[in-house]
Amino acid sequence: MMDTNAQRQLVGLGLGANLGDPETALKEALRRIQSLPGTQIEVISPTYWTPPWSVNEPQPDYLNAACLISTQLNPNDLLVALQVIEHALGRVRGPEQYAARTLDLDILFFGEQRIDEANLEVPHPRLAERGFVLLPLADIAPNLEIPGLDRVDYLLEALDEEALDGIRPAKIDLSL
Ligand code: PH2
Ligand code: MG
Ligand code: MG
Repeated sequence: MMDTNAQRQLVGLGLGANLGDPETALKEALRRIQSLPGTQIEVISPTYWTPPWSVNEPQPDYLNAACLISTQLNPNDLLVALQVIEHALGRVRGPEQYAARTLDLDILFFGEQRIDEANLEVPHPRLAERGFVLLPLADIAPNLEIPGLDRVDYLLEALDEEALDGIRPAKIDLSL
């Protein structure tokens, strides 16, 4: 539930899709995020086409982006709300961790919070290894300090070069 006394928290979200119609999925996801209770989208990153990371069988490239929201939802309620949106936009969850998907919405960081639960780890545990996350995040929040890690621009600079291989701007404008 939204706690109307709750402080607004600044939250980073990663968006990705590599099945179906990724552009429509990301746009519709953002519209639905904007209409969550106590939640506003503050800024939306540019988009990138990115080679699928850590998968064995061939998969289409992902359309990836990031956004910052402010929300009064707590982390668990936000997580559930994002899963409802993923599901509504056609995501079918199977046993495979890195299966292709019509929509993936990940909480990258949640204010200053550090959460280590079975269903939710915040900041996102693989954020610092992923070019497809850091590149769009650095476009919109380079100076932001990720709790327990570093500034986003420093994380991007420290990234292995191959983590950026094949990533190119998508020229898809997601602004609402
Ligand atoms: N998400 C994954 C696994 N691999 N690769 C790219 N390029 N982009 C993603 O968003 C992505 C991935 C699991 O969520
Ligand atoms: Mg993901
Ligand atoms: Mg996910």
